[in-house]
Amino acid sequence: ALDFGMEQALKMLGIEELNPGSSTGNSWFANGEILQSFSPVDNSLIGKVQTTTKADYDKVLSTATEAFKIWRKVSAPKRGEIVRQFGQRLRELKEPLGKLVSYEMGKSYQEGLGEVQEMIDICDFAVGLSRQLHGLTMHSERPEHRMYEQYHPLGVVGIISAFNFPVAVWSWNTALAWVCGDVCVWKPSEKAPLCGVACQKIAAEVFQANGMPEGISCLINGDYRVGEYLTHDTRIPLISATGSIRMGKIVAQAVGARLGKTLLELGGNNAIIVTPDADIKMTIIGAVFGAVGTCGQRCTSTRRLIIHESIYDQVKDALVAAYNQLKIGNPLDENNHVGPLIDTDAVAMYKNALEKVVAEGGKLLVPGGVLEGEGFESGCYVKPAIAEAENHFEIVQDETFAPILYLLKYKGDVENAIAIQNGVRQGLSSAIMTNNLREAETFLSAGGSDCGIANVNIGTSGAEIGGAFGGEKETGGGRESGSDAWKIYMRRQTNTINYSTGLPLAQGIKFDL
Ligand code: UN1
Repeated sequence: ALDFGMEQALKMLGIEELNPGSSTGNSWFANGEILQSFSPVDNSLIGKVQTTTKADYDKVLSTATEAFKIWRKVSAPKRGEIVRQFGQRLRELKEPLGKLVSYEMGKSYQEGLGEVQEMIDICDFAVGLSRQLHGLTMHSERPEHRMYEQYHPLGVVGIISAFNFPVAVWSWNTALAWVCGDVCVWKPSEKAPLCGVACQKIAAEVFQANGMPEGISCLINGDYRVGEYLTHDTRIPLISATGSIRMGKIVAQAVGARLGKTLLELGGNNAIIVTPDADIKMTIIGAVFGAVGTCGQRCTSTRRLIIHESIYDQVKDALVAAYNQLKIGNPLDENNHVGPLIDTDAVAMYKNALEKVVAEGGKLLVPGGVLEGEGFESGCYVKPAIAEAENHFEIVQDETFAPILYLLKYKGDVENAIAIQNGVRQGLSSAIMTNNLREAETFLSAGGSDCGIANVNIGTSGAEIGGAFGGEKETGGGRESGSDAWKIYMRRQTNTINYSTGLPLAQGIKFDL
């Protein structure tokens, strides 16, 4: 028996017991193995999805390729209008979709709703963008010549998304790609396939209502083997992939080998620097939400706190007290702050990390542990933990996708804290808590944080869609969502037009016949 209106939510989203997993829009097909989706909330089987065979995949790709020829000719503002309608349907279905996100991957219902809100926001952004896909104009060095650049649709975009943001990250890509005139083929995480089915149904309905062909929004399902169909396919000029650094390296090499483009958004090892001038109350809220939100499974989750020695004990005590207030349990129950991890493999990695930090000389301040008993039967509920550690520990250098916060101490100037913050292989998100202008600006300067995201008096997670999202170093270098991230979804063309009666060459070269 499903609580919290789940049954009704699944019905509203059109989720069946057994769902076909390959779709070009309103046509769905099912020939592959069965993928079961168990909820980490209560271990019940939410539904099954049939994975994509190579033959299904080829059908999807040829439909997408044909659809691109039509879609690229629909004017960009008209494409924007269809994305506006998609955003409208998301507004109407925000609650059931937020619930499914919460139930299938385990984040709190509030965060599930927040994720759908991110989808709505990116749709709004994309609608405006659909009238602003500008290039520049230049002055030609040659007389009576005109020069400008334009952005054209790119083609089929392959999207590989992760379980932790099972709906928002897809829409960051699709909403932009669609207004840019591209068609999309999405492989959601095999750990959250029903979120994929639900989103595809919503999109397909909107495209059909607008008389658009099959193939603009496509869905495929399965594990890395299905992902490989995408990465090796020369018909796909751009692969956008979100997930682990390990996965990103494999994707980058496969796509790079055929000189395709990638947009990679991989792991983070995000830190908050807490200086003597920090607002401690603000710091505690930001750090706790950053570390335990989505049960520590955001790529922007706060993993490290780099605290000045003069306030170290004060921050430590306040954090430990805050962790004692945390309520862990069913994420659909809004009294709880923290839901389960995605599966028992993730629990094993969490346990391993806690053992390792101790073995390397760290000290557990909030010991964590796996919860047992009533309400925790799925075996996926863990207690958020805090450990005192050092930045060079192997386990601190790695991203463990779990609610473990490492406290690191620094001495002296903010430069020392920045060196620790930058002293990891990843470079996604970073933050400083300070009311000191010099410290804040040093952190944001050329010699400051080396991350794609650097915040002042805000935690590391919870970025808005308006900015470009992504990071440097092993985070993969990609930027999606706001600002000019749309440009990767288009091909740029430089055009020079001669309206003179001669043919003057550039660089003044003389060539007479
Ligand atoms: C991710 O974890 O892959 O900034 C994306 C955030 C969210 C997105 C996270 N807006 O925390």
